[in-house]
Amino acid sequence: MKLERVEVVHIALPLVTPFRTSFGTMTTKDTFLLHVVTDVAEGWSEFAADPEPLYCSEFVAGAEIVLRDFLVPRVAALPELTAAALAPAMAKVKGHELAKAALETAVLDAELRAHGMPLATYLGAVHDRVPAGVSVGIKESVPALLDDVERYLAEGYVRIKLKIEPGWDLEPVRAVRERFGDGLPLQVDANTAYSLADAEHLRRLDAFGLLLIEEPLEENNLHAHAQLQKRIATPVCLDESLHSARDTASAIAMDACRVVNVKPARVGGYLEARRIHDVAHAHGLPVWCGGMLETGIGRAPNLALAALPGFTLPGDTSASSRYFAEDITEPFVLEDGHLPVPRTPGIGIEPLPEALRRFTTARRDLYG
Ligand code: OSB
Ligand code: MG
Repeated sequence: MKLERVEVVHIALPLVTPFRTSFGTMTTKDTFLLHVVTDVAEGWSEFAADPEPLYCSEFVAGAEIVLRDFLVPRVAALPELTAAALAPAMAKVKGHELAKAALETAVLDAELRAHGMPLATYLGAVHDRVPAGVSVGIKESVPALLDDVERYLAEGYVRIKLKIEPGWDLEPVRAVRERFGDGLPLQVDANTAYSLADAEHLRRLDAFGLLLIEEPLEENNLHAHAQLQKRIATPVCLDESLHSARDTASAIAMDACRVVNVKPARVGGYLEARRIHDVAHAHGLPVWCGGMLETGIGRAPNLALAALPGFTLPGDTSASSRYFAEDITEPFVLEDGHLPVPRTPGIGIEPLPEALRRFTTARRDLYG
C-alpha cells in the first residue's frame, strides 16, 4: 500500500446525558476522526481522548500536532505501508499511544478492506455478538442513580459499572445492591481518585461482592496497586496504568491486578491490544474491553476485539443510544443484552456522509 492522504475531521456530538467521573464532567464527545487514503483503499479511525488531558496526558489539539509533525511523516516515509510496520516506525516517538492508535487503526482499516477481511477475523474473534455492560456516571443523588441503573437494566445491559470517588462510593454501591440484589454483576471505577491511605476504606467495598475495582490509585503506580490488593478481597483491575503488553506482564507478576481492562487506544492500537489479551489470558486473568464514549467509528473495532476468547467479562461497549441521540454511523443497537460484531471488511463501518457533515467542526489535511 502507498499512503496518499491523511485528513483529520473534527467532530462534536452532544451526549444524551452528562457523564461525570472523578476527573470531570463530559457533555459532548469532542474529538477528531482520522481518514486515511491509500492507493488501494480508504480507512477511518477515531481519536479516543478529550480536549483536556484529564483522563490521560493526551488531548485533542496535542494529538493533531503529534500526528502532523512526528507520526504521519514517519509513516509516509515507509517504503511499504502495512499496519504492522507502523508501531516500529513510530517507536522513537515516546508515548502518545492514543495518537499512534488512531493512525494504526485507520491504516489497518484500509489494509483489511483491500484484503476483504473483517477486523474480527483478522484479530481471531470467536463470537458474533458480545455482552454489553454500561458505565454509569456519578449522579447528584442516590435516587437519581437508582433510576438510571433501573433504566439500563430494563434496556437489557448485563453488567453495571459505577463511577466512584471519595464521598460517592459505599453509599451508592450499597443502594444498588439493596435495590437490584446480589446477583447483579456490579463493578466500580475510581479513575485514580484514591491513595493507598484509603485502603481500609476501600476494604469496606469487599462486603458487596463486586466483580472488580478499576484503577483505584494513581496512574502507573503498580507497586501501590499490589499493596492495595494484599489488603482488599475485591479484585483490582487496571485501566490507566496499563500502556502495553509489557506493563501488563509486570502488573500480573506483581499481583497489581487480577483483571485487565483493554482499551486499544490506550495501548497504541489493536495489535498491542491483542498482545495484552494474549498475556492476560495466558495467565488466567479475565479481560474486558473498556470504552471512551466512542462514536460508531471507535465502537465498531472495539466490538471486534471484545469477541476474542479471553474477553470473559462484559465490556463498557454499550449501544450507541446510551451516548448519542444521533451518531455519525449506523447505530449499534442492543439486542438481548448484546451488540453484534461487525462482519464486513475492515472495521466494518464508515461515517454516514450527511450526519458527519452536520457534526463536523473542522477538517484539515495532515498529509497529501
Ligand atoms: O475510565 O473507563 C473509563 C469514559 C471516558 C474515559 C474513561 C472511562 C470512561 C468510561 C465510559 O468509563 C466507558 C464507555 O461507556 O465508553
Ligand atoms: Mg476506567
